Amino acid sequence: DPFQTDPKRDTRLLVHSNRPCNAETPGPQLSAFITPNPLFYVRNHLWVPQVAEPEEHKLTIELVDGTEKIYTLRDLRAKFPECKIHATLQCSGNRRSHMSATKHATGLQWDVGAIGTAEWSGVLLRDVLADAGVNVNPHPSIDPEEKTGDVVRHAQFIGAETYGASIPISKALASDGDVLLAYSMNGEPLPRDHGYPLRVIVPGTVAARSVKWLSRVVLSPEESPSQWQRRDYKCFGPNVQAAGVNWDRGKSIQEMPVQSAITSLQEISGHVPEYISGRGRIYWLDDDHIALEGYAFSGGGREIVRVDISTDGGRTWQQAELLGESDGSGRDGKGDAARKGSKCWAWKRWKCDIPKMDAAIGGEFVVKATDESYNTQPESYMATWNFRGNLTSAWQRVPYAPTK
Ligand code: MTE
Ligand code: MO
Repeated sequence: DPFQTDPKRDTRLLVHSNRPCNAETPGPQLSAFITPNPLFYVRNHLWVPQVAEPEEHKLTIELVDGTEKIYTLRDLRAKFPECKIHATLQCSGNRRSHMSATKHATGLQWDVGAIGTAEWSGVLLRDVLADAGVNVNPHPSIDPEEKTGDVVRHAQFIGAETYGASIPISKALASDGDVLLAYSMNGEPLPRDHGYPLRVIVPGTVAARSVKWLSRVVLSPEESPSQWQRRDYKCFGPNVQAAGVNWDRGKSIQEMPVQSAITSLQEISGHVPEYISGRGRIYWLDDDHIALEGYAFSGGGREIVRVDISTDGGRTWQQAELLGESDGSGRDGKGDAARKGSKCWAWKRWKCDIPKMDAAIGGEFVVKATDESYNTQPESYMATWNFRGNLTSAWQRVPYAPTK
């Protein structure tokens, strides 16, 4: 039983499955810019591999001509400058249960907590590839879809327990891509559940590509052959069913769309939300003034520029206050670009005060966000429904009613 040696987990995590472990952060615990390690969501497809001597852990880089270069974790630390970035990881299934409430989508029924932000430290994959003999600068623009030739188009990652995924080589080599071979999380060695002793962090990209327990990087003309690259993490139209789907016609998810969620209601109302069949959760409010809080995030390093809140189901809107926490970006004037990342890889947290008069009549809180490219979120779940329940990004609606 390979699961027998899995680590003990914090009992505050909301568990969806035990073997493998899939557990999310409760909404109210997402109330800080940095998610504490013990509360960071866990998304495992298999078991947690055991590591005897972490510094001797080997990373093999396989070049396109088949030659291999091997680095131990000790080598990586010794040979390359350390880099730290703030980056948000989000599972493509985050908020799937909200999409499923409209029409069932298969997969783990995550609420708002399959997301979290950490400070990751490690070395840049780009630096290691350069050392391994790859021409990283300047890199030609490479079409990841093109199928011919033995040109490297993808960087494949393989975990010690056999999970695998890949990213376009352009992301791996970009000088502002910040793809990290990370060995620490919030100043501590990576916890076992999060990839100890080494994982790749692909900031701005769906978390499924941030392969944990990283043991091999393969530079290839092809995407990773794994089912997690070629099948599960793709989106099809709302009419497409699982039966008979042609997986090859779907594009693998890389950068994610705009996302936002309310995380504070449970705590603020002081009540356990009640579930009313067909209507989702109803929160009963009894405060004079409630402070809605939550997060907003976009893929590709695109910064969130606005969060809109409605208390009447989307008829009228107000702007939430974006909290001035470090966004992990070198552009916020607070950090050194080289150290803190080239783009906005981290979520924005927000706050919005709602006076009691809004809450007194009952209705629906709605949140939606906009990123720097003016991308925003779709209004309905049905418009982006897909049978795997990936990329749920429709406006989150939370019904509320006054005190009973
Ligand atoms: N890497 C390995 N080796 N095995 C896995 O099961 N799961 C992926 C990714 N990397 C996975 C993996 C998925 S789908 C997600 S959402 C993230 O890891 C979750 O990272 P976390 O558990 O550190 O939050
Ligand atoms: Mo995921």
